[in-house]
Amino acid sequence: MRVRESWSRLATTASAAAIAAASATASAQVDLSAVFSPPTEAEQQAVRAEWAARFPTGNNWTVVAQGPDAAGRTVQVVRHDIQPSGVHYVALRLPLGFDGTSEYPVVLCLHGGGDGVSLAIFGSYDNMSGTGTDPCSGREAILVAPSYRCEPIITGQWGSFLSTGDCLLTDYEVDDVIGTVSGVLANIPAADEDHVIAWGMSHGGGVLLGVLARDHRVRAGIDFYGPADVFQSSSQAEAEALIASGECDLPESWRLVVCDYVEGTATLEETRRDLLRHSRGHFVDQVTRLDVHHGTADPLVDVLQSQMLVAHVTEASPPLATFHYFEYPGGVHSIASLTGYQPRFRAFMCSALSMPPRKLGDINEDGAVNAMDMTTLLLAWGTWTATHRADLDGNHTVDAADLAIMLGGWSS
Ligand SMILES: [Ca+2]
Ligand SMILES: [Ca+2]
Repeated sequence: MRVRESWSRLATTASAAAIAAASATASAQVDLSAVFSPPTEAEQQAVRAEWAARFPTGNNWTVVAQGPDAAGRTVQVVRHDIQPSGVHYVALRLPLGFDGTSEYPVVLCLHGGGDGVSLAIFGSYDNMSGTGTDPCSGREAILVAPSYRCEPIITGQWGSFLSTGDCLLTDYEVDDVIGTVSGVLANIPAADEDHVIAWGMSHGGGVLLGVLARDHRVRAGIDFYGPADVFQSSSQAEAEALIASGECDLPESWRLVVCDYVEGTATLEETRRDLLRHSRGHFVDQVTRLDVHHGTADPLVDVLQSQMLVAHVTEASPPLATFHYFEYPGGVHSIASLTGYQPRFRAFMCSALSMPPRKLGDINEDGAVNAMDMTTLLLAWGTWTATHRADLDGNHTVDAADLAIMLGGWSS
């Protein structure tokens, strides 16, 4: 298994245009059709089952650094333990005037790349959301920026805090975020468990999709150009070109998974499983509220990935409670290039920050517990072995116990 490296290196060494040019001569030499053919239902269920067995909690939550930012809000770095990776660091920013006596929403800020996350991500959120000034958002949120394993939290005043864990190319960054949500809800009583929202960009957008699919405590998310589905033609062409050009050491996870396959260190089954774990669009049926933003000229994550995500959303059962897809002509791999994104971001955050509390049994979160929810429950009945929105008691089985819970909350 290969070691993860920075996406910034990918940006300087391999543009999609260069890869496409190489593919013109490479396609005849390598055929990865078997790797990139659409995943089967059995393959999807195997990944769901694996994910259900990996739902980490955080322990030993300890504030290791704390101080005010320029506006007087308290910023913290927290150390906690997530098994089996070990020590994990999270940066938090508490609302202005926070004294722990009233509840606040929680907004997860999921960074891209493999270089760690700095406290500047909180300023990015302010710029994007207009927090504190946007009349429809009203109250501030507890901002949470988790590192991913093998990455640092970078602060100016306190130095860097490096999370442990293997620097392997897996989808365990999602586990780190799930463990962070557990830690926040268990250790900050003022965190409103009905309003945990997330946004992520680039690799963090892909992590976001994984979190939404696996952790139903996170009820809404905004994805900026995250990888969503590599089982499609442009990814296959990229991979074939990389293999043929001898550039298999390029960073970025799913491409390297394919390199392992070509070099004989991963089987076809293992390779497809890893690709599927990075293709969370196939699991969007477990997502409730999602907005997606992507530029058509993105050189690092092809816009086709988000277009594939849209196709999965269209087929999802039950349908998502809310979904919007925004495509930006000429937009590249930066939020600033997505002209006009801010009102859309703010509208989503306003809606998410004010969404009504979760109602037990309301699987599709339309505010009623009725026949639509019952249909979803019955379709998942008995055969499901992984996390499912219809698994109301969280025991990884959809059965009479979940039905009883639903009937207890029946509203029409
Ligand atoms: Ca419902
Ligand atoms: Ca159950």
